[in-house]
Amino acid sequence: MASLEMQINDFMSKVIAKNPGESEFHQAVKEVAESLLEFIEANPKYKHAKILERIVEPERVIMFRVPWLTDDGEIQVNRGYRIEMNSSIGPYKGGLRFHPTVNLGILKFLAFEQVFKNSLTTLPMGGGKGGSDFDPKGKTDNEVMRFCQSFMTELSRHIGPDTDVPAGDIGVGGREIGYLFGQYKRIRNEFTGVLTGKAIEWGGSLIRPEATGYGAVYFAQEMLKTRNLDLKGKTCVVSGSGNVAQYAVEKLIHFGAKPVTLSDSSGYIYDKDGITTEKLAYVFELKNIRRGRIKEYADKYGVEYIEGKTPWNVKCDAAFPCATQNELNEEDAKVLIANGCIAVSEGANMPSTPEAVEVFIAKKILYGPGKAANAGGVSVSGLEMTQNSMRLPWSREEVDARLQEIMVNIHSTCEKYGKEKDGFINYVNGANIGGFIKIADAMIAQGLV
Ligand code: NDP
Ligand code: 2IT
Repeated sequence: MASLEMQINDFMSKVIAKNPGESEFHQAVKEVAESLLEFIEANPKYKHAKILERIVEPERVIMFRVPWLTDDGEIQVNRGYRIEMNSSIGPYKGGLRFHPTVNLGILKFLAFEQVFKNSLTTLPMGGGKGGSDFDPKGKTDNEVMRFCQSFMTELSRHIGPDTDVPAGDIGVGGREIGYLFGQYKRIRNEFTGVLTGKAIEWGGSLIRPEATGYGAVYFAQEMLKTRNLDLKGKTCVVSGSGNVAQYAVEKLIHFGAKPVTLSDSSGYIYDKDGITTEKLAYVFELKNIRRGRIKEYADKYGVEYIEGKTPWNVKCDAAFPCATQNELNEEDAKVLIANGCIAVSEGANMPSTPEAVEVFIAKKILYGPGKAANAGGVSVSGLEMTQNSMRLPWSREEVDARLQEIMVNIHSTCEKYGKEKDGFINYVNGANIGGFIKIADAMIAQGLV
């Protein structure tokens, strides 16, 4: 039998040949293959059923033209996508990303991660992802609305509350979900839970906006518990300043931690006294209403602003990457550890490069990969679907309690499948194996799907 390394190389060379140029997708698949191959060798039913070969092939990929008009009447053309990756345990579920960097490879990586993440949540959701290379920055509300209407005009043929249920991601928040939902409702003449992240007055769930950031902090708290530690008094570095970062900071403040940074693609702010509830209220207004840059925080509060850099060289006990993929590299990982960082909980999807992950694992710090640590967002999306089906809303306390229970469950699954002989929990292996089993068993039970 070929060595595991040879098997991985052989498997990856086929994936790369079949999906050329999709570097983020290759990266996500390789990490999973490295976690799974040994497990699959030990469980030959998965090998015989060729589950690994099957799950890297999306069930369906939809790509479409999105024409729209600027306020000046100029025609614009963007590209829209929906990757329907795996529906073995439920309808496709996953966000939409609107960002100029969006391409097929990025959305396939996100859809692939989503399959494992959704399986970990314990809820019946398959995996998907979509979006467009449309850039909402600098566009008026009317332009965003026209873009969303055009995007949904095509997407509406492919989705539905029992088929595929999109939500938000980078560049898609409450405003965009509103325009998308309105257009779906007009075209299909049905008021259904076809999207999650809706506003509370028309079918949304309490705690959905908070869920990803809160969940990443709950997950960090669970990881720290395994070493008899907690977040109280800990200095925390957070990247990003969008939905996930904002609510990670809010929950860190609730837990008595001291968040000291926020960032955007232009640079980061370092508030050494800690971001308070009052300053966070300013960030909510700055980012969600005025849609300004994080630098304005530094101007307002007289703190440091570091242009063009990420915050990983700031001394901290715990780090929360909440911006985007590959935002934290090997050098950053080494600096974090040299500065005493003991926990990394990923609010973003695949924010750490493979080399950075290797450093975290070699140094045996508490490292929670995105597909486990940021699963709170899609979990509350699942709870929004439940409430929509029942046509009954739950209270904030009810949803938050369920979210916490799910994050504790995900942590236990990671521990169950990722604990090594010396007691170290390899959360990467734990999440990949724990997420895989349910998908693989469902695929086997459903025949050759
Ligand atoms: P938002 O659009 O609300 O915020 C994104 C933040 O990340 C902004 O501060 C943005 O800065 C920054 N950012 C985006 N792209 C880049 C880049 N290429 N380089 C540097 N900074 C960048 O998105 P979310 O907060 O929703 O998403 C953040 C991350 O969390 C993503 O990885 C997403 O996939 C993941 N995630 C989101 C979930 C959700 O429920 N929303 C659920 C699970 C994961 P700028 O404004 O300058 O672009
Ligand atoms: O990456 C993610 O999990 C999300 N963007 C949220 C997906 C969802 O369906 O709520």
